[in-house]
Amino acid sequence: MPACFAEPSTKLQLEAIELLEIEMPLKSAFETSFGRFSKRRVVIVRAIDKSGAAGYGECTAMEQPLYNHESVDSAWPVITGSIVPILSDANISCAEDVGRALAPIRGNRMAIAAVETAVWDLESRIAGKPLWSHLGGTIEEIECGVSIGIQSSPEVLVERVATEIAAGYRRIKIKIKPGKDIRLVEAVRREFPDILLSVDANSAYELEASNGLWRELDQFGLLMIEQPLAAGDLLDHAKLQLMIDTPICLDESITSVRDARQAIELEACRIINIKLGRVGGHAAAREIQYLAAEKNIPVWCGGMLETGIGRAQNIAMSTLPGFTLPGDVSASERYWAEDIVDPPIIVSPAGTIRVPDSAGIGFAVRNDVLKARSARTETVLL
Ligand code: OSB
Ligand code: MG
Repeated sequence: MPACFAEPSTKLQLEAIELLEIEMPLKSAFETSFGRFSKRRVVIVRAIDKSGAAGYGECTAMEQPLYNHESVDSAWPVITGSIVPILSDANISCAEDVGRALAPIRGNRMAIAAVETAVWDLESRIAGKPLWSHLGGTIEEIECGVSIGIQSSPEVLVERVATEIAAGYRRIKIKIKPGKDIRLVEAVRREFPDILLSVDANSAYELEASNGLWRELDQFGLLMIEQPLAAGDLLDHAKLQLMIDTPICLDESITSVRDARQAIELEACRIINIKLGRVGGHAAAREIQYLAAEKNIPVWCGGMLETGIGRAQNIAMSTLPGFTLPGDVSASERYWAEDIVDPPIIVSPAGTIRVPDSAGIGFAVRNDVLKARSARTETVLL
């Protein structure tokens, strides 16, 4: 295997990493078991090459460390003070090398992924190829699902589900938390007996404390139960998987290829959700989906309420052959009145997104919107 995946003619010479924080109001509040959010603070990374070319990545860390340990305000100094100096010393010549060079950094994978994915965009633009094909993607039309936040009542939730099904989405996922679970699932299942339906608890339950719940949830023919228990708790996920027929899908628990291997070996899950930010970028995501495919574990692309840049990166990842279930990759208009890419990401009436033909992430970045929404910027030279 050559050291670099890219052709020698596309050898990178990184000149600078530019950070930009923007604030984006969500069209409607999004509620999970760990909090309710009405806006997103987002860090955008621009990786600039000596040739003048630039690539874009998005940091998926949230404002507060509630989904995982990272936050907007932890990622920024990790990028400027740790990631860029290491990349500078490593003399990076291809995107594939970025993750390897940054392996000494503990955790902070969302900070790493923001930079790593920007460098992949940059490299594929220099090579004049769409990012998805540069990564080795094969699926040219990806299947889309939606994630629906916790709603005030079963009736309101059923309305929301009806809207998304009418829009063509192929899988509905609803968020649950203790006290807001069975009644919601029951209402949706009664109204829509045949849809692909799953639930996501974002680690809100304890195995022992909710004994009756698992058997009840098991009656609804769910496609999966996503991350019911704590992120580090593979043991209890394995015990739970033995108790129920519904496949467990792990999200928060999977931060690396090692986590994926151990979860699969322990039979703690039968499905894996891959998020670029959580695993540290495209190289790691590609390895995880390869391992999962080998072990007959379907994977799908998770979402973190991304703007168009993160969404476009997710589309590229979703074209890899292991991504056999619909992902949380939905249209820009579900979240943003005005997205930062042009055209915005749209989903066909059949619930799919066709991959772009142009180089890199394949969507133009709207500098006017970035400028208008800018809260702070910083440029670090390599
Ligand atoms: O667990 O998948 C999750 C949003 C924020 C944090 C965690 C999650 C989510 C979602 C939204 O479910 C998925 C999306 O971006 O549409
Ligand atoms: Mg999840």
